[in-house]
Amino acid sequence: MLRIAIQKSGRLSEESLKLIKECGISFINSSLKLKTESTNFPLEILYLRDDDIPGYVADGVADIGIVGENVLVEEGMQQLAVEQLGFSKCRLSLAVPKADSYTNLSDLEGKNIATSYPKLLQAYLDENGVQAHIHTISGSVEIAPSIGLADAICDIVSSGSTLISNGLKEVERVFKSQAVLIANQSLSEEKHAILDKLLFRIHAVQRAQRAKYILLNAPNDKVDTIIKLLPGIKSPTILPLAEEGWSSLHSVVNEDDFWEIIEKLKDAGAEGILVVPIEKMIK
Ligand code: PRT
Ligand code: ZN
Repeated sequence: MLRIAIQKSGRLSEESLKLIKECGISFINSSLKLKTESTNFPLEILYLRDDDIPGYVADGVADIGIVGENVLVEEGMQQLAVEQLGFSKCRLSLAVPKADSYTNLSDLEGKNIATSYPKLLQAYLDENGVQAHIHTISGSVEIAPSIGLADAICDIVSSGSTLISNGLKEVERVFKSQAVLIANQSLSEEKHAILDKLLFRIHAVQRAQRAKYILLNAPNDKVDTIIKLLPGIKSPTILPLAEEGWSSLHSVVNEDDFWEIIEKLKDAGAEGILVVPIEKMIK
């Protein structure tokens, strides 16, 4: 049995549970419970506050966990990271009042900066040779300048709307973050084997998220040109159509470049193009 710690309620919760479910792991989810056990995979889920997850994993209370890299690095536990999961993307940024002039980081020399991430901020200031006073506060960092507590803030930003609605502007990006899978560093052989199984499933889900299955029809004399445009897992599948002189081609394309490929495919004579999602993809 492997124990995974995920955030009880917050910005990581929904995507963490979704990933576990997409791995085919079933469980009865109840936000009232502290833990739950899967009915079809040797996994127990612990619901915790995100800040507690690295510590619990390091101590072995949980074997693995999902947490933001910002929290992991701030707590000095980056050695627990197994891999990035691609969701809950955000950045830790410095921001100053909109009306302030700002040219570069040296403008913050000797200033007061409020943050909940003193270690990440200190490391960034040290790296850039700037000295400032860091005020550590645990919440509502964005109001610090307007109440006269600080000249600048260093906080998590995703859309940027919190900064705007508090009359602030983002001036430097300190750290880029996303959700990361972490693991205790001395897992038993049995637990390691379960983790490997879970990682195998996570990779299949992640590959499928980026990939699309594409089907199209093309005149036989255009097939060679079209094949060159389709990267495919190995090479595209080509099936003859009932209509003489035509074929159907099937392949896999990456979501990031499929719009560009689709334009080229149409130009090359492809017709009836279908793009469908892939649920799992095993290499
Ligand atoms: O209760 P618990 O301690 O478990 O949760 P929490 O309140 O400490 O964390 P939570 O749920 O807010 O965030 C969990 C993790 O989500 C963070 O550690 C980040 O890794 C990640 N994440 C992604 C974010 C955001 N996006 C985000 N936008 N964490 C916080 N924010 C906040 C930010 O602090 C600011 O107040 O959202 C505001 C900015 O958002 P925008 O969209 O207006 O820029
Ligand atoms: Zn927290």
